Amino acid sequence: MVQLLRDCDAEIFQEEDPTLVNYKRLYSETVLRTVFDIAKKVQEVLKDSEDGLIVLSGCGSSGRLALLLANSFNKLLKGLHRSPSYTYIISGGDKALVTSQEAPEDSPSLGVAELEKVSEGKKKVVYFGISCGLSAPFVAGQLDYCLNNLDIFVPVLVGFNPVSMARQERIEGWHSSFFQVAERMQKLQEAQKAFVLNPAVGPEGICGSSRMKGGSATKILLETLFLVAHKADSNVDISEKCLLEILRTYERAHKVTYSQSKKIAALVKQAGTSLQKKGHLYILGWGTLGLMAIMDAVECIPTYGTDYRDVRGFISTGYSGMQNKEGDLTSLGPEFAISHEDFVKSVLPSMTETDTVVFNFTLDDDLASVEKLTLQVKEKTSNLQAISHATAGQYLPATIKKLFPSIISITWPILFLEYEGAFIQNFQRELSTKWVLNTVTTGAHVLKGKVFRNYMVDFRVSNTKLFTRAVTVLQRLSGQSQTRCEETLLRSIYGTEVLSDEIRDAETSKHVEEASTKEQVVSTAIVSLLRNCAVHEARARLETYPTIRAAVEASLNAIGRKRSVINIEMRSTDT
Ligand code: S6P
Repeated sequence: MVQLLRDCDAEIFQEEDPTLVNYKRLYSETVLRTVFDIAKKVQEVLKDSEDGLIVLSGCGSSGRLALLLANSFNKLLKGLHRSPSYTYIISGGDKALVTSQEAPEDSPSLGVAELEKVSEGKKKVVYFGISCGLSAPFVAGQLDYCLNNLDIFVPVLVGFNPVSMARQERIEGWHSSFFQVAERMQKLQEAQKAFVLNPAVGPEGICGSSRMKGGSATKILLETLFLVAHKADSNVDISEKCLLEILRTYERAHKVTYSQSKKIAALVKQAGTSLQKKGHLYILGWGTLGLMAIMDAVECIPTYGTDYRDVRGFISTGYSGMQNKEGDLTSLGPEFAISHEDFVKSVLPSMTETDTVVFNFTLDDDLASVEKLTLQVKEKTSNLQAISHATAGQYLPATIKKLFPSIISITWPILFLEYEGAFIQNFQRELSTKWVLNTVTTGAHVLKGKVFRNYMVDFRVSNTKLFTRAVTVLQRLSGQSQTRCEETLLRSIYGTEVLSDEIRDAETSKHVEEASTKEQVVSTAIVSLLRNCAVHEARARLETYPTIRAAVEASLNAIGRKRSVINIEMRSTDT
């Protein structure tokens, strides 16, 4: 699995090959040109921090990355004694940074309201709408708003599907589809009034799991773009060489990270064993690596239908380290507890030997606190692992080394790139940690039987995109018509054998509302469809198998089942 994901991630850096597929890639001339053009627009805003603003916005993982990026570049500005120019928007608000809030993704009007709020009084705004699959209505609403106010806004759509593969269905309660908005943007690109930045990075290892490659590519692409804009801002001559140099550092980070494949595989196995035994996976991070930990853990909830307690991330200094707009959210409930202090108080006392704990830190972090927490965890479980980042010349103290049975230890070369060098190094460490954690949590859930082939088969149907994905997965696995698959999904959602006219006539948002609180909706529908049985029988059958994958496999192989799988066109980043 680690090798498969390594190769899959390597596709991000694959060069354009017109003899294979005619897609623009990260290193394609047109993509690099677009990055330059957008960087110039950003640079103009940076010159005028009073009236200008750079907005990064997205849903789910894309929104969490928006926060990470906005914070990084405000920090970079601060170090130069300049005021912050970046801000982020995440659908569902700050709550969505640390918990799974999928529903607000469906609302263009919520998107507009948020954008109006952050950009009030600004005269020049470069807006980045991140939607890896070119699908989120929340982002579509904001892009449309920008297109209607081009005197102030320069909209940029960031994603990893060609525009022709943007979501085509009309957005419920709205006038357009995502595709129509993307097309309008594309038409304005030549006049540099709007931009679509959408290199192909190849399909996701787990179909539709855009938190993985989509998220990594977002980070690489936008960090590069902003670094270039800042360089230009300091009157340094920007050449293509400089842009390529930055991109190559990320490519090297991929090699360096996956050179630890064996150790990563051991960690996947360990984490998988914990989840199989109904134990937990806790990921503790220092500084922004804590944010990477939280991001990874939260994404397991919608992707694999896990409970928030199964996989959890914690950041050393809690909300102050996260630097979110709404401040400390701890009082909202137990799932909002994210600091190491919270971990010690509310998780550690009940931790057992079946749990796995992963420590993520750099040798520049407070190593005394790493040592102290490790000793505390060791009293509860021997299943602990570390991912440690050093710069050439730094060595992990023996006192810490001996506490871990195995350490994924990565040493990064010193980058002689003046002021930005330290930032680039941090970006690499974050990305490297993201790659390892994505692999660990994905692999662990595969081992737990939450994936069949490369399909998620137990995700939560908590927004329109996921409803459509569920129907597509059913079609793929059963070979049945879209109507039949949709009906089976509805029977599973409503727990009924007979679909009333009221259910049949309801909008998708109603189905999503009903489904989002229910468990095993997709897996039940799969078994019901494959076995041609009632949904209550399918639910009962599911119970008799050790994993969902085993239930799907057995249903596919059931005697008398006609084996046919229809070929449904899948979008590269999304289903
Ligand atoms: C995907 C993740 C989701 C997505 C979100 C936005 O692995 O679980 O939270 O990030 O749905 O997707 P997109 O395509 O608009 O960036």
